[in-house]
Amino acid sequence: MNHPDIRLELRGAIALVRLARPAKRNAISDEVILGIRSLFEQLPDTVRAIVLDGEGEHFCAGLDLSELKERDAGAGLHHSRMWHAALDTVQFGPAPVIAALHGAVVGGGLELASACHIRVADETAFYALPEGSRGIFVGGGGAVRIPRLIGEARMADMMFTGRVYDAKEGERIGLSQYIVPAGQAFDKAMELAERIAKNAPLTNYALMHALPRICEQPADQGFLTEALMAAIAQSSPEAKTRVREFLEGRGPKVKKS
Ligand code: 1HE
Repeated sequence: MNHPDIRLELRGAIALVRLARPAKRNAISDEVILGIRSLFEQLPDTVRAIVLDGEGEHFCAGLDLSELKERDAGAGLHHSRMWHAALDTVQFGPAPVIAALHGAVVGGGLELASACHIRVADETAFYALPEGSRGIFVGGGGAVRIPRLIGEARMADMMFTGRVYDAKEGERIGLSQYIVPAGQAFDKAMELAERIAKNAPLTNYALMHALPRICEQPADQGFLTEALMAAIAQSSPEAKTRVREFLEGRGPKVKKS
């Protein structure tokens, strides 16, 4: 996979995907969003976890505004759907994605981060949805994914008022699950990726593909989907081995951190 603005490195079972357009603060052009889609579609099946970060001082400045020309309504619709298709390959791709965030995580950059499964932010991270002040709307799935993280009222406030959340506030309200000192987001994301890569593949599959669907289902359907997924996961040889190891005193215990 060769792309001028996205780098891919494979380290064993972990794929490192880096937005590499620092001169433009990793702004996402059409070429970049299509590149993200094709990269996630083509990752080798040996990949068990993915770390996504951005080169330079910012994770991502969102949509490349220089391309926001005079699209008519139809072209705008297809443009947004192109983002949806790309970010679906991130959320429902081959393996869990851990975003390592620093600096600006704004607009489409926050939409991209929201499609990931875990967000680790360093203390320099800040979050905003400047679409509101630019007279536009989110179009990369943010209206669906961001309220699930922070609630509809907080997202609306960010867009109504241009509110910027710093890294600490971002962690408090649910934009990131982890916060680390400046410069350490990548290392923490790698540590988590290595841990996640060791899970039974069906466990990661269930968390990526079943859990978000269950959350959208009415409770009675959700309970049934949960039961089906649980039955499939526990019948795998890997689950049986892990449980046996614990019962024989060889498996890891849960430790208070
Ligand atoms: C850009 C973009 C961009 C920077 N599109 N070129 N996103 C925004 O509204 C955020 C716009 N960007 C910013 O607020 C700031 O650039 C940052 C806070 C991210 C970074 O500030 P700073 O001082 O480090 O950099 P800079 O000097 O503002 O920008 C450096 C260069 O990057 C400059 O270009 P240059 O040719 O003059 O060097 C900027 O023009 C360029 N640049 N951000 C294009 N976003 C699916 S719909 C999603 C809708 C949205 O995402 S809307 C929100 C867009």
